[in-house]
Amino acid sequence: MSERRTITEGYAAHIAEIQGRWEAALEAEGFEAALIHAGSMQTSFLDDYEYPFRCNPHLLWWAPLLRHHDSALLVRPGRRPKLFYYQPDDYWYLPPEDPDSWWADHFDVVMANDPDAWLQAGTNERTAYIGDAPCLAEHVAETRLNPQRLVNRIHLERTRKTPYEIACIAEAARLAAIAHTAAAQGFREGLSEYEIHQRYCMSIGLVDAELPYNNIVALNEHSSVLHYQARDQQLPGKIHSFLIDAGATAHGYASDITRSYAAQPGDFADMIEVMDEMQKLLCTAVVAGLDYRELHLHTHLQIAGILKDFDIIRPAAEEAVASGLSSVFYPHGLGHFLGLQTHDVAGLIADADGTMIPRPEGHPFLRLTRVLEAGNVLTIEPGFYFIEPLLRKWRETGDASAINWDRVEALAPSGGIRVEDNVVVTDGEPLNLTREAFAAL
Ligand SMILES: [Mn+2]
Repeated sequence: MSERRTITEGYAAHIAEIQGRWEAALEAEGFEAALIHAGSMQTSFLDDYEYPFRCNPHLLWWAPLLRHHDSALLVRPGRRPKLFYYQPDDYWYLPPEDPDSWWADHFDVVMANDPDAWLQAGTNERTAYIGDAPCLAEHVAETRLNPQRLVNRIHLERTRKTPYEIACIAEAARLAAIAHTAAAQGFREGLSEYEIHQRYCMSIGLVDAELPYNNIVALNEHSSVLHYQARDQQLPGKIHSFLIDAGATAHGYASDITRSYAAQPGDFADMIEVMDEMQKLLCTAVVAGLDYRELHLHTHLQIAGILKDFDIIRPAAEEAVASGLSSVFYPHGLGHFLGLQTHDVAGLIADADGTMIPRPEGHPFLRLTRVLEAGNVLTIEPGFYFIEPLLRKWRETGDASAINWDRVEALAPSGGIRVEDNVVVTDGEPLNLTREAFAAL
């Protein structure tokens, strides 16, 4: 369990670091304290069925309180953080276990049997409240609930990961690499999407609600549906390809990994290989000072070049990017910040005011436009796909002769290709957590 030891070793420094960051942010925004609420369970309409609980990521930044609804943390300058740890006497549901000392020793822990215990936190009108639990809106003035400038400041702070956070994401990558390997084996054995998904979860002992996002498990043309959510129990008659976009979590931190496979040798298999090589090179370009938008645009040129090389499009790469043709095949962004949230915060803002850093024109789905800094963790996930509605639109409104439709028809049953790794920006060479995790298996 060396990973576990590394993570916990870095935790004390993590707490000291984020205490300092919170103190600076509170002072800058004129607050004396922050009360961070985990959130509450929500039931579906006209029912007592509860949605899976997702803890407020601002609380997870402090401690791995993954299933701890109605807990709350009071943060004050110069004071140990005070945790109201909700542990009800309950016989309908299993209450949370006692706090684990590796993290709880860094807090003043108040055990609470009452979900509203945080109301006795001794706060005043200079306390900011962070969370979306309905009880906050009941008790807190709107101006003190999620003050936008304070939230923006904290979001920006969260983009620079501490060593503890990077160790957590590395552990999440290690788990996902095990599960991806099990899933690929399932694909080769001829399992259905549904069965491959089960194989993935079982291999690392996670249930769906513990995954950072809904696994995308796609055979054939399903891989051209970018967030494909069905898990077909039927196998297609002929299997061409497999795309899996799936992660894991460690102490609330996510990994987000995609791999593509061909069922047999041929053009599609060759394209996967070329994409994989291109993606690896892109990952090495992830250095401090790089404007991520530049890398995104560079990727369009690269993908257009591959499409041209494989005789799928006719114009040269530059022309295909300028005309928007490359976006027909590659309509999403190159990647996004990764952390406590799969699509982690502050990828598009410059400052506490929330000033947007614009996306390049014609690239509406890019989630990261910042200049990279050491400590950033992000994904690199180029892809291209044969997406029927986008191809149809181009045929109807663009230059139809720019696409070799015979090739599209031949390759469309394979759906698409995406290769995605999780990369840490450092002061030197980038750290590819995903490739390292696969290599260590
Ligand atoms: Mn991703």
